Amino acid sequence: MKLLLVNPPYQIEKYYGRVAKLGFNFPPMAILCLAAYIRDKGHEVKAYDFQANEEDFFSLLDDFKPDVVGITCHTALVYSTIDLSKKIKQVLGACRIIVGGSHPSVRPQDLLAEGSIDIVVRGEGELTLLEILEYLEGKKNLPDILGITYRDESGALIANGDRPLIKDINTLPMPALDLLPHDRYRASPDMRVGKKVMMLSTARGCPYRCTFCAMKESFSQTYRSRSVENIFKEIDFYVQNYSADGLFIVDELFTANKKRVLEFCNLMIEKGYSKSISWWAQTRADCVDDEMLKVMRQAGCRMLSFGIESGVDRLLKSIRKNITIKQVKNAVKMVNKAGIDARGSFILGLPGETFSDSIRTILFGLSLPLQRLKFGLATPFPGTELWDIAVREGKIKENEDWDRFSLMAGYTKHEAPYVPQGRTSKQLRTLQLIGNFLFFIKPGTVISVLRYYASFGDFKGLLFSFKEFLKATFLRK
Ligand code: B12
Repeated sequence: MKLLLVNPPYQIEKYYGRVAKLGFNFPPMAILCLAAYIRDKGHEVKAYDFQANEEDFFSLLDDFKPDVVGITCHTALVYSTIDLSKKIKQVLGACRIIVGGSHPSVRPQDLLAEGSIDIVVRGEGELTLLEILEYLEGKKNLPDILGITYRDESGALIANGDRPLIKDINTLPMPALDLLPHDRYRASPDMRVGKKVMMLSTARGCPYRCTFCAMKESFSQTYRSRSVENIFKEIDFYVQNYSADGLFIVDELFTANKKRVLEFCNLMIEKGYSKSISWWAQTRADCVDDEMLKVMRQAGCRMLSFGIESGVDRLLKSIRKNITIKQVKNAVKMVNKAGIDARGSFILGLPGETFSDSIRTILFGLSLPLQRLKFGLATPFPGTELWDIAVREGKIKENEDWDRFSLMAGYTKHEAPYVPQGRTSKQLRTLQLIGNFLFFIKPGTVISVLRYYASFGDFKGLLFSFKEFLKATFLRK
């Protein structure tokens, strides 16, 4: 079978508005993982990323004439996915269109209603996509394929049973980065830990269940990790073939298993990568300690990103983050003591959040010795409990406008995606701008950002980012 996997156009301006230019552009991990798996099964696979490929998509479509086009989709990509599918069907009517990702996994109807998309894959996609290809080869019956939703002849939506998760993810091949123009990707300047930063997924899922997180739709509340030996096959490959000197570890929670982290770090040191590769990972305030952080720094860890979310213990409890302000203070202090930069992401406008709660969250964020910080707005993504709360409060419309689901709405024309009782969108948007600006002008931030740019001699980039951020904060359009 000929399969073309696509990352559709992501109009970042819609979601990041005036700070879009400060964004980063990373290769679409989902597409690369699926491509590697299906190619390994003997099918002919190509990939196309509208955020990176320069050649014209429709010329490729015409040259390759794929039997199947697979499109990855999260909420910010719903409209562009449908629009692209319509155009594909107009030029290649016989081609089957399959869509998967965090949004279609929970709301397949949003993607199937228009009619151009044939099948939605819910959850983890490797095995399901393979079976769909076997079905198109006449080797399998559609009703027997787990993890899909499709329309039958009468147009009714048929949802087959859920696909069990892959038990051992070490059996999966490494992402097929060779299928996309990897030199077209870049980390955002203030987070760039190397000249050649590669994305690395060392585990799938997260054992925690925060109410605002939409991750569980892909990997439901599980945590499956790759062995350190398996991970280093990929790192070795990136060093030998792409001269990688930076890693962006995309796991939701890299430090879930301390023993594995220490094993990973000791091998980074043993292989000498600790001197040539800097890396960035995500964690929680209750999943780090002095011993682990010390070894992580020695192993080249340059930045750790914490989901801190709020400066109010009551709210941390209500969103089931299950960390405390005290733990956050302690964790950030430990990270800095280890010589690792700390990044904190916060959410303003959580259910039950009062005006003084928002002020406490902003003051708490500014009081922490963080080198990077982002105040985002509560966004009720489908499949989250926050979505269920918003539905109960009558804040979700039947035909929703998915363009308004942006964490950075304060910099866009959109209202805040979720407004707690007694609050206003205007208030939340303004607080987001003030909070991010006050952090931006903290001397510690300026010095830290300067250090990152200086290490790449990228002063042009520095001036550009400063100018863009000031414009984004003060200019209304
Ligand atoms: C890494 C990551 C990022 C990275 C890189 C993304 C990338 N380029 O791949 C960065 C930091 C850039 C990022 C940014 C954003 N992200 Co993000 N991101 C993630 C994260 C943590 C891991 C994604 C990943 O690598 N998964 C590994 C791959 C293998 O798994 P997967 O993507 O789930 O794909 C599997 C299945 O979904 C399915 N599948 C997916 N696509 C397709 C397509 C087909 C055809 C088929 C058959 C199957 C299929 O099969 C895949 C393999 O099993 C996820 C959480 C998660 N675990 O899903 C959040 C997540 C996807 N991100 C999310 C969001 C909201 C964003 C932002 C919009 C946030 C923002 N700041 O505004 C931006 C959007 C930027 C963009 N360019 O699109 C949300 C999406 C929620 C939603 N309903 O839209 C998630 C779920 C996080 C969350 N906790 O809620 N993100």
